[in-house]
Amino acid sequence: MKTIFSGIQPSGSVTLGNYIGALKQFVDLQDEYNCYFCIVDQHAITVPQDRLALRKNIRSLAALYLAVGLDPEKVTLFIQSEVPAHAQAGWMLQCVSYIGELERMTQFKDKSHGKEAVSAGLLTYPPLMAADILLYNTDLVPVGEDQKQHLELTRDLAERFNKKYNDVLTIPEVRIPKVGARIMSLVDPTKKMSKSDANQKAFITLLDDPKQIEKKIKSAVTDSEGIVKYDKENKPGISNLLSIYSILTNESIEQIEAKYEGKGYGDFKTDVAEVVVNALKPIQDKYYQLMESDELDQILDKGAEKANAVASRTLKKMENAMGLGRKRK
Ligand code: ATP
Ligand code: LTN
Repeated sequence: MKTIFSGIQPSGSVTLGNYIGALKQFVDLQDEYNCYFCIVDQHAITVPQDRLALRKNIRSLAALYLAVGLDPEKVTLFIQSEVPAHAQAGWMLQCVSYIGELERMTQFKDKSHGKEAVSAGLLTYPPLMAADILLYNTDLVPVGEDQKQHLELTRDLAERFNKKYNDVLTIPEVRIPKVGARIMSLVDPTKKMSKSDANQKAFITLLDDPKQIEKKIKSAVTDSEGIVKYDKENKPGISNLLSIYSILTNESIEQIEAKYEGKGYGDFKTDVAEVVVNALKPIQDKYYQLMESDELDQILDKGAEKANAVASRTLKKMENAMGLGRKRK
């Protein structure tokens, strides 16, 4: 079986963008791959986090991973900071990274733009992400479009490490969904929907109630043409809603366009809201049930144990290749 690794930051409430771009793919892949899914809390602290909110978000994200349909018997679910090899291998990979290539990362540029104080961790975020992936001899990394550049860098770092030291790291491939790889903000449809957006109206979270969902979709920025048609360039708002509708119902964009021919945006938006509410209802039911049980801690304990065993083996190989410490088996 080939191996999959992916991570989500507990940096806020999980959005519909995270679900469509990442979580939904994970569920589809769990039967065919040996899967590791991680709550990357060490990545989340590259920007300021409130301590209590972070703890809450970690737990909530763990429950959501399961609520969307991941089966803990099939996948390894764990918290990054509970597997010390990530930070250790992350440091080693920082030492094979060049400052210039890290400064060229668009996520770094976006997140540091206009900020007075930028943490060094925000710059060295990608080698930590590379460590996450490479420690598990990962073959495939399912992510949204925004992570493509980080994946290219991960491959470069792994190749550089293998060439410079010893051939110990597996070179991973990226997997980006064909539709829905980039769900856009409801307030500015030229920007990606992001869970750390300051404007709550920009995103739908997986835990929003039907009223909130309806309100956010009703006020989503569109255009004044009044025709429900997919045109990403000229009609980014409507195109985004069409993508969401299509992915959640499995109806093609053409079918949906035909259904709304001659109808206005009002009717369309009401139905998009209904589609989203219906898709999220079973996830929310499962989520609240999990948050009340102590099953979650058992799953995370087991996940950390399994992840630690695999990751520490690769870490040892990396240390031996680089000449750190004393040679051990
Ligand atoms: P933050 O706002 O804190 O940077 P985020 O919402 O961008 O968070 P991440 O935790 O960085 O979310 O990403 C988790 C996964 O969700 C990644 O695979 C990422 O590519 C995917 N993803 C994030 N936003 C979107 C989006 N708008 N559309 C599709 N996929 C997305
Ligand atoms: N950088 C990713 C989150 C992330 C990740 C990973 C994704 C951290 N480590 C490993 C895939 C594999 C993000 O910002 N979405």
